[in-house]
Amino acid sequence: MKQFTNVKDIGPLNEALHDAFEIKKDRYAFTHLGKNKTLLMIFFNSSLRTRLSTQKAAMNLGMNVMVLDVNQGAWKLETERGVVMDGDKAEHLLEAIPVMGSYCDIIGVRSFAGLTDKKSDYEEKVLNQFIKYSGRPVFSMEAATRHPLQSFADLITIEEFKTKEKPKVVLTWAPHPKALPQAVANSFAEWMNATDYDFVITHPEGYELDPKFVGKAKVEYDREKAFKGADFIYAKNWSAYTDPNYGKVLNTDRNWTVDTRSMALTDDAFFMHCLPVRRNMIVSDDVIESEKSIVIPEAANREISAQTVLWRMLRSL
Ligand code: AN0
Ligand code: CP
Repeated sequence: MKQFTNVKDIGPLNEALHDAFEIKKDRYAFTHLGKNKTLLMIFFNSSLRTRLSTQKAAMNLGMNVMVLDVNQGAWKLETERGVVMDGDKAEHLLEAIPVMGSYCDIIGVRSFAGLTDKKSDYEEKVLNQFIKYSGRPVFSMEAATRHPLQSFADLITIEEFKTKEKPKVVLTWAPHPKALPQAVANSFAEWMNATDYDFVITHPEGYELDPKFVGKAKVEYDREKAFKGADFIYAKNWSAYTDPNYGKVLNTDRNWTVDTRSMALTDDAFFMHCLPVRRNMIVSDDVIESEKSIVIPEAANREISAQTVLWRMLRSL
């Protein structure tokens, strides 16, 4: 595998899941595969899970790992070509990328949406420059429009916990005080649409996602209806996608917080969230602490999704 930025890059999901469960059975079975191979992880944004789980996955495969927090200690990077660089940015991505590529074998990049220029975000400008100029296999650690390592871990988790062949999975918008990207929701929808689950998206009007990601999903504005019979509730906030409100917070209506009352509408559903999560905005204390909350095994599966991707990339170096 030469790149991992979306669901298509992983190929048939049954094969990806097979590989993931093999790795989970013995995550130290390939400790020689990554010998003398170096992973460089580049973060333009904060992270807890992605940073730790991906580093752990690489170490399980015997790789060396370097982590660069671009905003802490590196030169500030210009990302647009043609800019007169007389401001605070000392280096251009166009030099920085091939330089970074020269020190490693595989590159992981985290670069969130700026949420001001929809066209630039949805063109995945930063991620695509890494793919074009690094000369290395590149994987996304959450880019402007998708978070595929998260969605892969979510899929693994649903497969582990489901009690029906085709569970009802509901992606629900939930309130948050700050503008967040659509990436996690887009990506989750993209991966769920690649399964044969019964997949429903619910959100207040105005929070419609890019139709490209909504795909064949059922969109239900009435949250009570959406939650009925659900086997999995996947909560996530996102800012508005549609113009003229791109990147804006339209409301913080706490009627959309996932609480015991709303979970009671489901078929004893599991609760999922990618984390980090704001308690009593996105989800009540009671729900996230309940027996049906699987946010910790979900986060733990980030190690497995990352290791599956790195394993495949190492094998095609
Ligand atoms: C980020 C987001 O919503 O994209 C990362 C989630 C994994 N969340 C926050 O910035 C709180
Ligand atoms: N879920 C996730 O990607 O978490 P981090 O932002 O902490 O990496």
